[in-house]
Amino acid sequence: MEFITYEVEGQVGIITINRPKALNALNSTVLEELDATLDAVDQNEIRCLILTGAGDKSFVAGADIAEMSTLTKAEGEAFGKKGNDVFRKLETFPLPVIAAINGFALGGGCEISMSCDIRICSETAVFGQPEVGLGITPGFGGTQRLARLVGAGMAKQLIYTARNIKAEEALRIGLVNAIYPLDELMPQAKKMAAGIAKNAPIAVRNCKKAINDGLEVDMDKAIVIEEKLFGDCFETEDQKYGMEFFLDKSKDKVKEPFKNC
Ligand code: DAK
Repeated sequence: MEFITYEVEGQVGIITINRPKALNALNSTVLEELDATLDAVDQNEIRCLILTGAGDKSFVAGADIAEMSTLTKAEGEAFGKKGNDVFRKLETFPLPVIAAINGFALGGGCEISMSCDIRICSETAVFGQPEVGLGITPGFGGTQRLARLVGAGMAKQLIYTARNIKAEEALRIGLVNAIYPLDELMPQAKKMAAGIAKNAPIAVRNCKKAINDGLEVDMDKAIVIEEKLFGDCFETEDQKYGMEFFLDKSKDKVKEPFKNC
């Protein structure tokens, strides 16, 4: 891989977009490599992913403007589809994904972070959808995901004005869950990922699916989705062990790791 690194630490997979000379901007190769990296994740071994950017300045400074500048309408649409397909793969990936946003998250960078389940950022992070200043709309789901995350009014303000916001404002509007000093960001992301990884994997995956799928339908249908995914957890080894462990009143018991089943 030229622009993506993938490391495994315990049950956590760390995907780093590694194109620091262009502030980790997303060109076609980055998108293709990210797609291939997701396909290669061992979902039996890994229980949570972290997505971050290389260097200490930028998470992802957007789609690659140089590559986009010469696209025809048809090529622009194809580039948009390539990005949208991989962002959707990330969003619907069975395992939870934490975006550790270590600097600029502009345009496609803000959009890829919104395809992740959880966003935490450094004090130095900057967010924005600058596309209308470049003569285009957000093209990797920004109009849709930002509105769902922070509400239509705030999303419209940010997108129409193309104004960048700092970490504190991103926290205030609910775009990120927490802010850390830059050098604490990855340790905190890993701590959160490890906390997720120790829980019952089928239950965690089903929670992700229930929340994602439920948000796309009305409440009556959403509750049925939850019922089905709740039911799916029963008769698994993890459900039996988790409940038996709670009910076991012996004092010297030690909780075993959950198994994939
Ligand atoms: N693309 C390509 N190169 C980029 C880049 C980008 N988005 N952002 C930065 N770079 C490159 C710079 O050109 C520079 O390269 P060299 O000159 O060194 O070769 C290098 O990274 C360092 O950047 P700067 O010298 O500019 O660094 P500064 O610290 O001065 O400024 C900055 C940092 C992040 C404020 C600045 O680089 C900047 O404004 N970058 C552009 C941010 C931006 O506008 N991002 C949004 C891109 S638009 C669609 C599909 C997708 C999209 C839309 C539609 N469809 C098909 C419908 C998505 C659009 C976007 O994401």
